[in-house]
Amino acid sequence: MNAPFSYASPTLSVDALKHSIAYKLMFTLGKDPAIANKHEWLNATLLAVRDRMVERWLRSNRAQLSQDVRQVYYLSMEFLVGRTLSNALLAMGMYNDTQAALEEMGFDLEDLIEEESDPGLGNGGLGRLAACFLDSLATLGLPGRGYGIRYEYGMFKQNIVEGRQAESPDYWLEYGNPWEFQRFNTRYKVRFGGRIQHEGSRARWVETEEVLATAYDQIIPGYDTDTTNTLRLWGAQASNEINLGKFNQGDYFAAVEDKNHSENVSRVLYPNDSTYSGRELRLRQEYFLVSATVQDILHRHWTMHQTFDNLADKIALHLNDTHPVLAIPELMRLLIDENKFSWDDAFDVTCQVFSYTNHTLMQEALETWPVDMIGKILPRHLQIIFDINDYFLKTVQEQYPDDWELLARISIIDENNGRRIRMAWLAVVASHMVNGVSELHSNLMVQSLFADFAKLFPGRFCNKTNGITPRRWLALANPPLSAVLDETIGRTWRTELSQLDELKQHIDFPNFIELIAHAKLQNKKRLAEFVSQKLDIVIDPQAMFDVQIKRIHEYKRQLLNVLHIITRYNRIKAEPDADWVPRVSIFAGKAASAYQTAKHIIHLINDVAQVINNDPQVKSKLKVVFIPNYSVSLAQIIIPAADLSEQISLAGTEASGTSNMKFALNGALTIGTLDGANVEMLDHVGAENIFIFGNTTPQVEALRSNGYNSHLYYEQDAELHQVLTQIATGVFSPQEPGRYRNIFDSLVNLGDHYQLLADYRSYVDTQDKVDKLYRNPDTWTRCALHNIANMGYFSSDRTIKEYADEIWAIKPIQL
Ligand code: 26V
Repeated sequence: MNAPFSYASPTLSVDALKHSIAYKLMFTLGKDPAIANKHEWLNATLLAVRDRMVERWLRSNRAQLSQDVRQVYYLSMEFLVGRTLSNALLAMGMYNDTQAALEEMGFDLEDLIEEESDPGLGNGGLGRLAACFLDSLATLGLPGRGYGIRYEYGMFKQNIVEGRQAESPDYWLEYGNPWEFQRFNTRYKVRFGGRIQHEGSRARWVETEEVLATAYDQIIPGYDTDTTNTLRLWGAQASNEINLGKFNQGDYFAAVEDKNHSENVSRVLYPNDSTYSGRELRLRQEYFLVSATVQDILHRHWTMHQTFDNLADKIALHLNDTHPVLAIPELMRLLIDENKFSWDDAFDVTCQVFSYTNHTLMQEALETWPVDMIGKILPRHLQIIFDINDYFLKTVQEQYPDDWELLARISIIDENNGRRIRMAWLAVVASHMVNGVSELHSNLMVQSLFADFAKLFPGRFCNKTNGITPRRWLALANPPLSAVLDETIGRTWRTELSQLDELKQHIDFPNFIELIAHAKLQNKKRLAEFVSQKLDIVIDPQAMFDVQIKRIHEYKRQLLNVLHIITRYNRIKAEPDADWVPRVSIFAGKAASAYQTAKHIIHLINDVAQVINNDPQVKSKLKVVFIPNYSVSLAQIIIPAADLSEQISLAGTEASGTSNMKFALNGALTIGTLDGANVEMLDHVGAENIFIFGNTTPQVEALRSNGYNSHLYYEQDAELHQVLTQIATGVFSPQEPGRYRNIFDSLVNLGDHYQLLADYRSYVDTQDKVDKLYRNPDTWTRCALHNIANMGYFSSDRTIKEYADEIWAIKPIQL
């Protein structure tokens, strides 16, 4: 494998690095090099690399302070940063030197890189987006900090046991975390419960339960720049350990909630379930994050300015979804109760400071909290939320007197569902900008979810199409392709991704096409090797790698993929000697521990894999592989190896998607619906380079409102009829024939909520077109090249520039 970084840094000598690594091993870790294990060598290396980032970090921080520029604070319950060592080496231009230093000491850098644990401090797209944004902020020299929670247990580990998902805890801190700086002096009290005492017009929040938030800082290096930023994660001090024994499948939450008091607040990341579940510990986590963060920001501001009069000029607070929305009443509280602001002034500042990104339109995923629960845990915040609501409804009432229906719809308090607080409403009312994450999503957002608000505040809503960092998702993940790009257009695409456009000039050189195809083959061999080692399944790198990796969710329609796989299986069985295009269907993804249907889908995928992979008639024409424990580091291996990227959610349901961009950037062709950012990908790559199928959002809505009848498709399409019957009658679960009857029923008899059957025929026919193109490797690779060349727009650098200019009003600092 080529090294992802291929020039030597002139300022560092290999000898100096060797010396620092050995020094760290002995004097920081207290280990004799003669007996140190791999983890200790890894940690020594991390510390040696970290030292070299610290200098830049201090310089960056000093410049930020002295230039006194406006800063953005990105508040997120999730940061899915992935492994850090290779990214840091790439950013610092130290890859080769470190490799050489370790080699001389008898170690293989790539080996050590694989030892680093991959912190799973996020669920999926939302958390990974936050990590890509941090990378872009630093690379662009923009003054920003991430604020999140240092969960001790990240996303659970997924094992597949007899075809089913089994969860186990992910204690990612097992070998320590040498990247972080624990700030013993940066601690804030976070309070819960108690009651409000009124003294004249002043409110005092008394008799509270307290927990301490301690800061843990991590350096976020920019690529090829001295600018570094900080990710600050808050940890609560815990007195005793979690009950690991209870952390099995059924008791996952019982184990957590058992010790449901304040010390547990940073213990575990909540998996994103199919439906939003309002658990008290989750509410405490959200408040823990925002209270510590807002106190910290105000403290920093006060230290610099000794006044809050200029607060709105100096800070921007961004809400990554509604999860940190309590920052709004928290800022109001601190300004009013502790800094003598009038209510009107406090609200004015708050609205100028906050902005909010919506990441989902799905009703069942929207956050609402019972008024009673907030009243019990955060009584003062409840009052402030009521005050904001009164103020807001009054101003609207002046404009629309007596439109009670409107007022009920836009009220932050939903009176109809047991009195709940609509967090998205609060975010919209108190932010100056609200954005969606793709053109389609942003349009739907103002037409549906926020339609009333869009009329009231037309200038408040905008779109910021998501992006991905080319450093991790191309330079790090795909060394073979990066080497070809470097040879062809130079190295600067890493920070100017639109330069990939220049590749088009080379498209008619057969040698060049050959190089691109060769890079893909290398990546496929790497994945084949991985699958063979981990799963003991042999896959042929010449076969088409057809990949769907993402959280398992009904709206993402992994089941539609399965329907096609079974269709293909039936066709092969009917004509075993025909000339089939060999395919490997690859899945990966976790199902939330309480989401039974998603777990059942995983089981079905594995059962179908069993039958197909062991059918002697099928041989290598079709293989199905479920790779367990999907994570950022796994994505970095799988995505570069994909030929076909499955982006097949029901139109109107996937807000953006970001893996769709990662696949295309790595030269996979997309089969997808007109959903999320797929729509914009189509615009950029051109219809001849992407396989679009299925109903559009208006067609989906029309079907829904005209009474969609999935049964008709089942009756009228013979192939579909066969596939569904096989699922229902136990062809893939002979030991328990009724196992998947409920899946059949939900698709055929219970409304097929995500309209799989309506899109089935178009999907299967489009898959035939995919086969046809794959038979012509030259044309296939040219299409792939068009995808790579047109992905410049989807760099998170572009996205972040838009946020910086149009939402946050921040400018790069000068170093
Ligand atoms: C909800 C919940 C509810 C309870 C506990 C944990 C939890 C965690 C996350 C969520 C909301 C998930 C929303 C989300 O992840 N949206 C995804 O955002 C991506 C980045 O914008 C986007 O690409 C995906 O299409 C979108 O599904």
